[in-house]
Formats: sequence, structure tokens, C-alpha cells
Amino acid sequence: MKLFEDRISSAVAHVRIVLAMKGIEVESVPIAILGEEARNRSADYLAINPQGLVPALLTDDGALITQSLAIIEYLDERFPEPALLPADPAERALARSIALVVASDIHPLLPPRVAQRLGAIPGTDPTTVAAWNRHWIEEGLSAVEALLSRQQPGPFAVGSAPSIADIVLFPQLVGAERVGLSFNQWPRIAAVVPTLRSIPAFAANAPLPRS
Ligand SMILES: N[C@@H](CCC(=O)N[C@@H](CS)C(=O)NCC(=O)O)C(=O)O
Repeated sequence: MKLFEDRISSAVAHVRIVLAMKGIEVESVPIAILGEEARNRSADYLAINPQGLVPALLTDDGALITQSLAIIEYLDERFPEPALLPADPAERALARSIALVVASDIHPLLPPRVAQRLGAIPGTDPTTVAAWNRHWIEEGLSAVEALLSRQQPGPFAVGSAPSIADIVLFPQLVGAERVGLSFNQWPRIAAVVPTLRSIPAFAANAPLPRS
């Protein structure tokens, strides 16, 4: 399989963490998304992912899969161990809810294309974009904290093993730290961070800093 990726991307980190958890090898195809080297909008790459976003996965059967959650669901179906969802139906739903808070409601407000568009509005400057990012991360993670607080504390976001909730949350937490947010305001989130950092599949696949 081939993974089209830029390691600064938190959506790529979702896929990388799952590949590492499941011990799946892929060929990496770098697709830079920032600066002069960016080629995510090239005609060649748009033929692979019409959205011009990373990640995309080309399977051994020739299927092209876009969207990190669709990719990790595909990987989970093809390589079921370890499972990415808890066994209990209510816990499965909560794990999916947390993943969607991050992937559908926080992350889409933060990527380079949004920052570029915001920065191009007259009267804005880099501090506007930084404040925008902090605001949406803070609001979204506060909702995640409230969801986590409805259940018994544990070493992971939901249940007794790393799930899709941790896989999608962890890269966002790395991003939150990079914009200077402290986990002190979110005790339940703060409690899972050391666990996730201690798991090599997570620690080795955090999104790289944007240089
Ligand atoms: N919902 C998509 C989001 C993909 C996405 O936005 N990727 C970002 C990097 S994290 C990207 O390619 N950005 C390029 C850009 O914004 O121009 C997913 O989960 O795969």
C-alpha cells in the first residue's frame, strides 16, 4: 500500500498511529502541503485526491481512499487486531463522538488552507490566525473534556484500550501544546496524555512541527 502524506499533518498522524498499532507496512509518498514545495494542488495529486488534502491511501488492490477516518476504518476492517473501537456499544458510540468532535468540528477550522484564506482578509495579520486557532482548539477540547467527565476516569479516553478517540485526539493535543495551551484546564484530558505519550505507536507518529 502507498500512503500519500506530509508528516506535519494531524490527519496523516491518525493513519500513521493506526498503521503502527497494527504493524502494517506502507510505502510513503511525500506530498508537501506548505510553502514553495507544496504539491497537494498539483494536477497529479488532484487525480489521486480531488480535495488536494493528505492523507490518501492507495491499497494493493488499487483502491484510492481519502479522508483519514475512512482510511482507518478500512485498515481496521482489513486488519482487525488490535480493534480501534471498544466492545461495548455505548463506549463505541462515545469513542466515535470524541473522534468526530476533533476530526469534524475542530480540525477543519485549522489547516493551512483556512489560515491562508483568513490571513488574506484585509485587516488580519498572523496574530489573528493564531488567536483563531487557539479559540477553536480551546472550545473543542473543552467539549471533549466534558464528554470524558461523564464516565469513570481511565488511562485512555474511552474504555480500557487505545481507541479511535485517542487516535484522533492525540495529534490535536500535540497541536494544542504547540499553540501554547495548557492541559491544566482539562484534567481528564491531562490524565490520558502521559499514557498516550508512553505508547510508541502514538509517540513516534505525532505530527511534526511546522517549520
Ligand atoms: N478531513 C480530512 C482532513 C484532511 C486535511 O485537512 N489535511 C490537511 C493536513 S492536516 C491538508 O492536507 N491541508 C492542505 C491544505 O490545507 O491546503 C481528513 O481527516 O483526512
